[in-house]
Amino acid sequence: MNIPKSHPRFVSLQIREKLVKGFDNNLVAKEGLLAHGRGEAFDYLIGEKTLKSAKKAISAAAYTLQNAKKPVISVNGNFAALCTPEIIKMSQILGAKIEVNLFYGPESRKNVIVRVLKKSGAKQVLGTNPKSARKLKGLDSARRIVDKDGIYSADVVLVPLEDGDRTLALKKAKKKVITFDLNPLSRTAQTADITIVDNTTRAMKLLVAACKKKKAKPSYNNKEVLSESISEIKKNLQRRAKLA
Ligand code: PTJ
Repeated sequence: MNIPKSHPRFVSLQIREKLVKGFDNNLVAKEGLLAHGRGEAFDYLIGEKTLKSAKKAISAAAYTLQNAKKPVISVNGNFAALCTPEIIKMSQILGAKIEVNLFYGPESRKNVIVRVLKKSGAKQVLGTNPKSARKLKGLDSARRIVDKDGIYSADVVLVPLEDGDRTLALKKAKKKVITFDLNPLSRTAQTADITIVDNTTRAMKLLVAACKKKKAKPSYNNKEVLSESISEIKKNLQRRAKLA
């Protein structure tokens, strides 16, 4: 391949490889590969860089996480394959719990994810102990099973690559939901309290850095920031179409 290593296309191919490796190692569901493909398409539209609107959302997310009483980082296969070092750093900075919560079976995938997180330095990972399992109301998927000391009792939950139903169920359970979603129009993006329209691989690094600095309370409106992201994507596409 003749593209420089810093080029967004090269980075995007490296990310794809991580997902494929994660799938081969039973970390990522096959549906996770499809979800990633969708993400790639949106990332291409975004320009494979962090938008100004996403930086606002990251700042608001850092403030919310820093001021949470019981923050929890929810981890699925894709997030573990792409962001394990950042998940662990964030949990250490904030004292946040880490909980594995999956949409797709088999259940054994949870243990693989726990092993990977622990091997990389996580002290405790919730989500596999049947004795502390509780059910989130209003959900049919495997995601309804949560830990009583984790997501069940959290006030703020960071949920990457989420399905709209669980975001809604978490909101109904009176939790603040922060999500990453490259699609600003998805149900999750539209339902969360703070939506970071950016690739988890870029945004998690920025969010970890932001969580290290004390943040002042921002004036933040998710709907407005989402429409800003749509305007930025539109401008980006117009600019690129003119170049073509
Ligand atoms: O919990 P698991 O491991 O069993 O897997 C669950 C998946 C990821 C398969 C599940 O959550 C799913 O099906 O997700 P969806 O409904 O396909 O939604 C994925 C959303 O995340 C889409 O809107 C994508 O555009 C977006 N997305 C994909 N990759 C990224 C992303 N957003 C941010 N960063 C990414 N790397």
